[in-house]
Amino acid sequence: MLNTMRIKRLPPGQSWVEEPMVYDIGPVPPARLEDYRLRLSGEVTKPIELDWSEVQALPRTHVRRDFHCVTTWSVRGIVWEGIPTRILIDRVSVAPDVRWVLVRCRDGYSTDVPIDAFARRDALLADRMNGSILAPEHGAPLRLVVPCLYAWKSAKYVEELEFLSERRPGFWEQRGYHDRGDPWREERFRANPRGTKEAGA
Ligand SMILES: Nc1nc2c(c(=O)[nH]1)N[C@H]1C(S)=C(S)[C@@H](COP(=O)(O)O)O[C@H]1N2
Ligand SMILES: [Mo]
Repeated sequence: MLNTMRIKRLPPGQSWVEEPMVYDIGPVPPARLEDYRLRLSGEVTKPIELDWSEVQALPRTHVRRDFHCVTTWSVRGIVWEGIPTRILIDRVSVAPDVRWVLVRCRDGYSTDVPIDAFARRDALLADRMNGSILAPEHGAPLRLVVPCLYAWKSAKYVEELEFLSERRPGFWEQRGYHDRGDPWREERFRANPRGTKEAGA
């Protein structure tokens, strides 16, 4: 009885691993806090640019969430700390017809995230992971974490959040990966979502 009531924790097609594997499209860009800027742009009333001290002054949160990469590994219970995405949405007054957030990163990576997933209470811009300052290869100084989607949407080395009413596909989305990427629906690829095409993301 108890067993049948257990909530399934691992999304379909995934396997547990102990540590997240570092996945990067290129070399890890250096994190220089003195010239760090976070830009919030697009369809907003008040576009802003924040330096590192302004980022640090924002309200903070922490979450513990599983992390699912589309290449089929999942890591249990990573603790992320940082700024809730909702704070940033309020700060710039995002227009009501915004549907997507295009995230741009210092390594040239980008990803587009549906606004409902981006705005969830467990989504954040993290500067700490499992109790320590984010390691360079995990996205320092600041990475997006959207735990309800595959990990390719959790962009590292974030520089800009552009709020859009019309979708603009990011790096992996231009290469056939799913617009949304919900691991529970196995939204891996746009065509043939559960396909066996070799996963790069
Ligand atoms: N800027 C940037 N962010 C990125 C990537 C990348 O190549 N560049 N790779 C993505 C992919 S495919 C995954 S699985 C996760 C991996 O996070 P990790 O390297 O911290 O384990 O980062 C995502 N964010
Ligand atoms: Mo990934």
